[in-house]
Amino acid sequence: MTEQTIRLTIEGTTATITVDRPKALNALNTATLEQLEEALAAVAQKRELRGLIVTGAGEKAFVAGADIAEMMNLNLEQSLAFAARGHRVFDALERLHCPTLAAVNGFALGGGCELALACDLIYASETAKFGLPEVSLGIIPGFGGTQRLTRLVGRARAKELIFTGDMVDAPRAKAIGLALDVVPATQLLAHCQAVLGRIAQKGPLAVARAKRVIAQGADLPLPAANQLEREAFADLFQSADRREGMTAFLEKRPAAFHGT
Ligand code: DAK
Repeated sequence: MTEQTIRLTIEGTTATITVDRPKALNALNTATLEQLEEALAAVAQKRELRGLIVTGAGEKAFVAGADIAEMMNLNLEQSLAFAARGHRVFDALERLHCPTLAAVNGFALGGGCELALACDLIYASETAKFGLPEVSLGIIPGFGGTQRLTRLVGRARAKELIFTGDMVDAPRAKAIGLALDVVPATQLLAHCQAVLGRIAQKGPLAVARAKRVIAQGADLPLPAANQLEREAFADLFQSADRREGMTAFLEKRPAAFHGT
């Protein structure tokens, strides 16, 4: 039987996916990627969920990369299949309807750093370490790292990290805009849950639509991207949530959004 290496838990409106292979520092092998894909499909179906936290089991690693032992013996065809699966999984994570937070609690290297990069927001424990060390292995990042890191921190910083393969600690990751905040390891999940708690009080349609237009607009010229925003704004303006949000403000009470 295949070992279960992905745990999906749901508490209230928050889902948590934990990569649970601590003996291999949560490295991603094919079975783990398959299970991750299944877990993300389950989350995608639960439209009532307001957020997802992705983290690693144990105290040492978020995810230390793709599984080097498994990759060692891949032929070209298998390596392309492995990359295709990785891209499929990370794209599914990126496109999820709700905000996704990476709770980086240790090493986030290679595919692990790329997993965090596919999330909307990255928070780090004081013990976190980030890096794309693929060039040390004679390869380049294969799960979107060259593109997502560049879009997040800019070309020069991305090149520096990718060309050197250097690891950066959590404060440095924050300084270059890779991690948003650095918190003590014991408070990392609570910090992420608190962020999602604040988001969960807002209009769900509005948050989901903001996520979509930010993603779709990122690859478009500004006028076309702004047009997407206008269309989204007009759609939301007709929602019951918009009426409720504005009425609640005028009546000086908290809004009760229903996602309609
Ligand atoms: N894969 C497999 N096993 C790993 C691993 C990994 N990425 N990282 C750690 N482990 C295993 C170690 O082998 C060790 O196993 P045992 O020897 O105990 O059996 C165990 O986890 C504990 O690790 P260490 O003993 O090494 O622990 P240390 O504290 O001494 O060092 C470390 C921690 C994170 C600095 C070190 O483990 C390390 O450097 N790990 C490798 C990090 C790394 O290079 N990661 C990037 C992998 S490359 C592609 C698509 C995607 C990718 C590639 C291609 N396609 C296009 C096909 C992605 C590539 C990557 O992610």
